[in-house]
Amino acid sequence: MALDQTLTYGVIGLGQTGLSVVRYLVAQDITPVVFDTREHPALADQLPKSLLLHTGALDQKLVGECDVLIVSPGISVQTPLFESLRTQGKQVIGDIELFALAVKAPVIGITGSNGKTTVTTLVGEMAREAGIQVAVGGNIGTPALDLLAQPAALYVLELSSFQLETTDSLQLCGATVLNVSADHMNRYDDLAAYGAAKRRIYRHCQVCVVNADDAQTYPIEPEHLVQFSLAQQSDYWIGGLEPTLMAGSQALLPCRELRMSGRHNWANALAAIALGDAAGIPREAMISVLKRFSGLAHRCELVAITRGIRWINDSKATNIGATVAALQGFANEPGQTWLIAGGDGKGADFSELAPWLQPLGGVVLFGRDADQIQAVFPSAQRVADLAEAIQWCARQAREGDRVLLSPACASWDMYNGFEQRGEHFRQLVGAL
Ligand code: UMA
Ligand code: ADP
Repeated sequence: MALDQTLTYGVIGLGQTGLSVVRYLVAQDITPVVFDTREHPALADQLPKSLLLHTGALDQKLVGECDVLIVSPGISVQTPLFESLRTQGKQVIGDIELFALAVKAPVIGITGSNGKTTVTTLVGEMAREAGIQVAVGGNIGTPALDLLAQPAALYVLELSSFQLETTDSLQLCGATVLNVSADHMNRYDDLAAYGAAKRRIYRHCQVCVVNADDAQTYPIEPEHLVQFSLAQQSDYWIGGLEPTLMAGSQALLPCRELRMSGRHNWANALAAIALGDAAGIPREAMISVLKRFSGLAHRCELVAITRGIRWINDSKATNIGATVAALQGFANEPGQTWLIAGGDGKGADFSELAPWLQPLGGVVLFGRDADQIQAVFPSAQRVADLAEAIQWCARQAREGDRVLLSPACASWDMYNGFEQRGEHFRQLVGAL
């Protein structure tokens, strides 16, 4: 589908994505009609005054006057309204579809329940290190369409399941589903539906980078596969007497030289190398980035040591899989772990988390869905907020222990996002 000035375009959602779509269409001489289900969308003042904005519940008749609907990721297209629009022959797509139709350089795509931002950042840094003009964005921050405004020889996109649901044409030189574990269960019927949305990334992909330790990361057509694994010999794996990043039989880097902590980051490093190979990034540049990259803020980040207690901010752990990865990483370390969790559970089933909580020093819960975690782990302590949680942990923890904020929940019930929650943790710990 090429853009066609004779059609009517509707932009549904006026968040970061919606605004980027508006900018893109306007630059192509298309004047879209804009909709947002909120009465007062925060970004409304950034919309050109000449455009029509409809706010509040989506009106089927008004929306149906558009031929093409570009829907933001925060809005589900699995609803009777959008189903009926599709039946009427309307095109229901997302911003990534527009990107796919316009892009002229190779693209790498990264999805998965956890590790997307880490791997996307790593691959972007690796390309930059190799002197490649690279543009990095998507779910990670800069909306994909905004990346097209700058020249680039390679695009690296972090893609969410929501973005992949509304994309059909995206051609990728390399793509990965890093892992699949329950997340966004308020938007999907079950894990299978969520996994299937993620696997759409492989539709037109030259090299599919799959996680040999997670069957849900494989495409239906087992073509063009390369595999990475922490558990077995593979195309990219951990081998050697001391753990070493390997590509086939070639040793690339001892894992102790990685500055990122946790075994899950070994998997992220392997996936990044596999994608880098697919894009032709020289190995030397990749290794040099892996040696210096110390990980991103709010992901298992050590923020302070007080009285020999380590305070770790993993605010970005917004689902069970991420919290389990953090707990797994600390399982064999001396000292006890005191976990702070809770928030907006997004419909998750917390029974999977319970076995991981048993061996801990203690668990303290706050936030809207704390009850749901307590239902599967009754001995958890309940508090009103993060400040009280930190006070409780400061009283319980002893020298050599660690306190981990890894909530297994989104932060939207009490904060503007995981960054604000992580900064609050840093501030409160700093004041101890
Ligand atoms: N909303 C409404 N009505 C509307 C439009 C939006 O209520 O008409 C609500 C949504 O339900 C959501 C919020 O507003 O709660 C934002 O939705 P949006 O689609 O406008 O979001 P954007 O501002 O465009 O940001 C999106 C991604 N957000 C989501 O997918 C929810 C951002 O990822 C992404 O950085 C941005 O596009 C640029 O590509 C954030 C995210 O949380 C980081 N992503 C999820 C995740 O990583 O788990 C998928
Ligand atoms: P995403 O963009 O998918 O949310 P991030 O790299 O921002 O991924 O990490 C989010 C959370 O997941 C953090 O708590 C981090 O420690 C954890 N994490 C990172 N990589 C992995 C992985 N490969 N498996 C499980 N958890 C991971």
